[in-house]
Amino acid sequence: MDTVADQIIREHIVEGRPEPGEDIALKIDQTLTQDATGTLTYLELAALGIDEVKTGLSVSYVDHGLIQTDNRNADDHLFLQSAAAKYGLYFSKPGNGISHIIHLERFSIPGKALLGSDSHTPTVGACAMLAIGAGGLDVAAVMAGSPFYLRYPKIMGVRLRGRLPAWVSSKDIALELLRRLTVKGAIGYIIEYFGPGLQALTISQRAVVANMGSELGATSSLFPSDSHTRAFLESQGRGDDWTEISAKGGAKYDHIEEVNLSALEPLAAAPSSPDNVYPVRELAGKPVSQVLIGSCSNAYLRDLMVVAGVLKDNGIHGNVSLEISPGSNQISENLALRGGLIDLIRGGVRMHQSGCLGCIGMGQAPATDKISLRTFPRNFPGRSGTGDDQVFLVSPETAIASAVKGCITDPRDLGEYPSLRSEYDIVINDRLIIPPKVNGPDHQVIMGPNIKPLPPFTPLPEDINLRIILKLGDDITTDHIMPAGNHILPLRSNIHAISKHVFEGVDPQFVAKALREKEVALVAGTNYGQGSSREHAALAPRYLGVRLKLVKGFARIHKANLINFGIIPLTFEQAEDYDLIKVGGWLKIKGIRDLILSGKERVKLIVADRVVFARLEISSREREILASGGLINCLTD
Ligand code: MIC
Ligand code: SF4
Repeated sequence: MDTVADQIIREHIVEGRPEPGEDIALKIDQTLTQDATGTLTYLELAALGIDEVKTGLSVSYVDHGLIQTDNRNADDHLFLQSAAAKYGLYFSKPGNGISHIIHLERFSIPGKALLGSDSHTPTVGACAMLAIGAGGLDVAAVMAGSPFYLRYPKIMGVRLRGRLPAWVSSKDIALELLRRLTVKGAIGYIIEYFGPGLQALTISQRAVVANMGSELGATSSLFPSDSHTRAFLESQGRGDDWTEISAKGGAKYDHIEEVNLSALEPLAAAPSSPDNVYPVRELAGKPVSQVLIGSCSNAYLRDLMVVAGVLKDNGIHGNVSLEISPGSNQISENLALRGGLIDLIRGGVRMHQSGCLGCIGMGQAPATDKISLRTFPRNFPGRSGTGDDQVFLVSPETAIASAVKGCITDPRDLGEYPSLRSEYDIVINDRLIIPPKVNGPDHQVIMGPNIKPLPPFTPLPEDINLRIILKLGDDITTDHIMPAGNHILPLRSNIHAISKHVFEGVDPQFVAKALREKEVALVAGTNYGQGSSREHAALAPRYLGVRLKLVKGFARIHKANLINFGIIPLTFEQAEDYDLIKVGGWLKIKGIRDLILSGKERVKLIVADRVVFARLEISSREREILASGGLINCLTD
């Protein structure tokens, strides 16, 4: 029991027994939010009625809704800045970059615990921080002084040995794990990296791997704190934050994967799932029209200097648009100081501001039927903003090789690898981070006309009788449930308006059907709700009357969000029963409220006059939340 994860959990546990499978509560040291989930989080914080955050350090970032085609995103930015001033948070201004990258640079501390309202929060696990993604309401509750509740995860050890060959990138480690384990492979696990292969992996290379652990379904990803961590923190002027943390001899893992870095080759995730992985050489030759380098996954100084190094001696192919959004303003400054920026500009790169941009469909949508290569972590269908999109996920090395050749290209065909200066030799740039204000509670929160308070939620009735209005397959993402993109992100602070887009791309009649029936249920396969932590994917359906979801399996964050907003998350006891369910039928449960409060895990349903058994595997605290109709009711009763 002496993995890095166990050591950090033991330091933070405030309720429950520190053993896998137990319901536990952790004291959280830091929180982060980003604008797309943050507006709701601060509305929730207001609903919880606190004056000031109770966490040691909390940061509010703006990185998603950067395109300001009308007042709404700008109003959200102002709301977030004023809420940060009132409640005592650091505020990272629009254009400063992506939350995870800035948090790693400026705030990560080995051995501390971070909760963030974004699924890629575990990125800072590169710096041995136990970082977990959650719904905004869980983050608000932590800022209000509550611990964070979760089931003690299993620990998956990934032993790295060897050394990455030239042109093979740490993205290829992440893609190799996705190829082996799939998008559900690490559900219920913290992934912990160890072994001799770590010696040559820098912090930004580790961050790429930690970041994409979220695509494997992992609760968190962790690296030890070693000499790289120390050099990184010293380069950030935070050497005093360093402590050594490593797994103790005899550390026990519930599952072990072994990766020989020397044997890896460039990989790509083909449309439209991060686990649809092939060797790049098998895809080589397909014409490419767009290449995007950026996102919380691969927009580090090292990544951009590789691209700049290649462009020194090569031009971009005439049919390709090569676009870059650096991970942070600090990265941009260092890129400029090293001369990389001039190579990119001279090479013809379309330079963008730092932020999520095309990764969440904020611009940069690709042309119809054309291939877009991206260094991003996700390529779920339509996420780019183009219907039937063809997005491939690749390393910066594969991205630039393909941009130069005009078709998917194994970067090893490019010749000599550019020489790179240490990434630990940098200047610090904090200019767009505003520290917490004094006399915070006296500050006014500014709410533009599109920002609406949270709707109220009714408690659970005694019996339920719901029409099943949708049946879906496996691996449904929160992008399917509550899409993002330029036309929907500005509605994140207005539940009534955003609810009109629920399941838009899956069943355009969904909203009308739900409103006609008042209270409804839906059915799906495994890994339901994977991907984003957006609680809008629970809150907006609940607002439309969804009371229950019956599936073969849930993704962790989405299940917690459903409970927080009073939707009952049931799983089939017998997976074959899924086949019996027909859309349009009724689903009835007698005495559901008493059953939930009694702690029973087995639930008898009547579905279209047949008996079906389901499981309700949740903690006693979550049972109280469901019965109250959601967490806000529960905390303010
Ligand atoms: C994503 O990558 O899907 C997002 C957009 O960053 C989300 C958060 C959101 O939907 O606001 C995430 O990863 O949690
Ligand atoms: Fe932003 Fe994309 Fe990272 Fe989500 S995955 S935080 S949208 S860059």
